[in-house]
Amino acid sequence: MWSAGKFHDMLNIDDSPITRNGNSLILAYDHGLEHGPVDFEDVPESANPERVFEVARHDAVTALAVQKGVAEQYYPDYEDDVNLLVKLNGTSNLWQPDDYYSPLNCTVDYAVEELGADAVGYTLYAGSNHEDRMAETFRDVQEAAHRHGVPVVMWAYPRGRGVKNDKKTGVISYAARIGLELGSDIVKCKYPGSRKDMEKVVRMTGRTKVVMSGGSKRSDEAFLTDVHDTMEAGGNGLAVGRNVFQRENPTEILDKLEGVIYDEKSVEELL
Ligand code: FBP
Repeated sequence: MWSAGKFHDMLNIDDSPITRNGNSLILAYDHGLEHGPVDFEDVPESANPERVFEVARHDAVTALAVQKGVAEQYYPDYEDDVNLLVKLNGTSNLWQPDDYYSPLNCTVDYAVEELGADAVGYTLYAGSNHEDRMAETFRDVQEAAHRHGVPVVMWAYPRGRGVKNDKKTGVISYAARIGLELGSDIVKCKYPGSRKDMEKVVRMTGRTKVVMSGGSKRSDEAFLTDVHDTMEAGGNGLAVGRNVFQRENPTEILDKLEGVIYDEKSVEELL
């Protein structure tokens, strides 16, 4: 007999601990792998994962995204207070690839069964000559994650030889749409520069949620304005690293982000 499939019994992203009233604030801390020590230079104590795990206890944070090694060493001390998102792939920027590629460093089974992941994350470089290989790996990741009942967040980055301008709204939207097509529950996208353009991105992703990618450190006002406009555009929050852990007082900015993402506060009110 025909059946609609088991997927809908397995996963409702709004019931997942990584969302709060439908929205998310994912604190990303995989920069030691992706960028290296340079990201910790301004605030040297940010190199210590314990500092970021402590910060992730904030109510605004719905998940902390880290690589396997950091999860193994530190998550056992925080599992009661922090939701874990294991970033499954990732690579350093020390090598010279012929085009962008991000290898799988951890399986879904290991992330969920051994590390206690509440969600998993995967970068897909749409437009790279290795997009096909990465999409195949993503297929396995997505199916395994949904079988375990955990959501999948795609770092939807248009990047590689096929991409002339990764800041164009059409290009960002295309990468985001690939997230819906391939089965992501949330896509993490760069802010395309205006609320109107963010609306176009959101329109492309259907029921897949969109979170804005934090980017390099900026003033409170500039950063909060983009997050606010993302929410107004129908987005579902933020995945952020440097704009939190590179601040002397990460809690202060998380208080403000809580207002913008969950309480519909304006930037003026918060500053
Ligand atoms: P940021 O908010 O600091 O940009 O962090 C989000 C993130 O996706 C990290 O998970 C990742 O390490 C980094 O950005 C990748 O940045 P880039 O765009 O420079 O590759």
